[in-house]
Amino acid sequence: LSSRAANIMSALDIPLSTDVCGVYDGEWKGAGPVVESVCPTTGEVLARVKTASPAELHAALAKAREAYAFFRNVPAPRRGEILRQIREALAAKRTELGALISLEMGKIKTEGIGEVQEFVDICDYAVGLSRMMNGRVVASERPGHSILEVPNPLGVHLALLFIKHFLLVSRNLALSLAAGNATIWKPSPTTSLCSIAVTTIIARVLEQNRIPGAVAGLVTGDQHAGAAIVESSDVELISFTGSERTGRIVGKTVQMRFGKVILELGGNNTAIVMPDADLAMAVPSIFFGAIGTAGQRCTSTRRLYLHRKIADEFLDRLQKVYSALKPGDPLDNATLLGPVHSAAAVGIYEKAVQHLRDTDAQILAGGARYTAADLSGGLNGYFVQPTLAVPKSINPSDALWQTECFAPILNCAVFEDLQEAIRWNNAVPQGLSSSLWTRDVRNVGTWIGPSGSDTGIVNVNVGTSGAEIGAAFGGNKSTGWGRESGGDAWKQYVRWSACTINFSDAAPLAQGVDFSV
Ligand code: UN1
Repeated sequence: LSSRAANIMSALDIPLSTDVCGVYDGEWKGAGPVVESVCPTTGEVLARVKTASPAELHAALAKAREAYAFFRNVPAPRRGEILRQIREALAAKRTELGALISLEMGKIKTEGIGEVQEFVDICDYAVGLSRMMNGRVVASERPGHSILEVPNPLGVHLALLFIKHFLLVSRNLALSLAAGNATIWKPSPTTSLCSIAVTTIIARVLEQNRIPGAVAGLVTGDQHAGAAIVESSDVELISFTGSERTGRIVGKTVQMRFGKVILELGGNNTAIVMPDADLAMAVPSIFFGAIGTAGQRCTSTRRLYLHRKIADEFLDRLQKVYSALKPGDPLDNATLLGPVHSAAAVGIYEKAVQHLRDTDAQILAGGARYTAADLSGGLNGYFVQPTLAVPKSINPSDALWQTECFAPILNCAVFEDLQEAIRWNNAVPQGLSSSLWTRDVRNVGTWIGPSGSDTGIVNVNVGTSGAEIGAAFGGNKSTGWGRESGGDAWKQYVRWSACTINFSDAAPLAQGVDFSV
């Protein structure tokens, strides 16, 4: 175990042995293959994690079902009280957990801490919800009858994450627990340590409250472990965050057994800058959208459409901030650019940059990995230069514009009028996030209206990434369906029934049907 990881874990009061158990269902275990957690910044092995064996997967599912049978009868406000304690426990370790995220995922310090803050916020939100997950009373057409719409806990919920933003689980976990479900969390195999730390913190709270630990279980493992749970009809709801390719398989598999699914898949997010935009605001915001988390958020800005009148000036200003950027250890306060998460991510970046070169794009910034000379202090080869490019083709149906590339590459094009920019924005398969920069209220109306942006998140003078938890989060088209976090998202985590109650002395049929004998 690396000493940096061990220090953080000990600050979290989590003793670690050489091989760490990566499965929790009320007890910690892991008799399956051992996987290594690797620091993307230095390449050092942080820990060796024992993942789930097939028998343990089976047991975890059975334990989750038992836990659900218990937890569904705990009153919702009491479940909220437990979430409040989880919130407190996480907040108390905000800095340490943030550091662990930086270490294992590669997010810079402020974003690592921000990710924990997002977890704390969503717990607060779920505490409130626990007293507000109300059904309705509907007017009946029959005398002496009432119709109630009743939400009840749904069952076992698998939160399946294929990407490294491990705390994305918070949006699912907090709402699901408030709703009275048992959850199983299957994190990306590359962020096992973070998920073990969070599960431990939650498990302690559950234990203090005499709630079965399998209410918030953890299963680490490869895609076979994920597939086994996805296929199980013992799991009522799967929320999946990851690629379109895997999302299609998950969606289809769950549909075939009539389970429920929430999919949060690819993003190919646009920023559109109008000539009347406040550039002093737009430049740094778009810079953050494209570079934040080294361009590895689903919400990262990937396409930049600039109005002809401001295009040159905008690109000039953007180039300046790009050139001031330096790679560094994510745990250093001054670092704004950490590594990409894996060797695979480096490969995706290099392939995309090569494609830009092959197709004669103008590369205004970046365009290569950092060389050993750029990297000091033990930084490894996972650092890539954020790239700003003006592709030759502005045809939105070209593969370059159609595909999500999970790396810090921002492609720009120049448009003539807002209609054209909206057409380009909507011309891709994905539909997660988009943002318009303008001070003209007429543009705003068009942008958010029926002929405007078709994404699930539609912003004005706010970047594509960094959504608050209060708003429903999710996309349209190939980004998948369902919403997480705020809005009406909680309604997906409960089982709805329409209950008609007759409190009269007659039994009339609906629609006036006469069936008298
Ligand atoms: C993601 O990468 O899928 O809006 C989500 C944001 C964050 C969530 C990132 N609140 O950027």
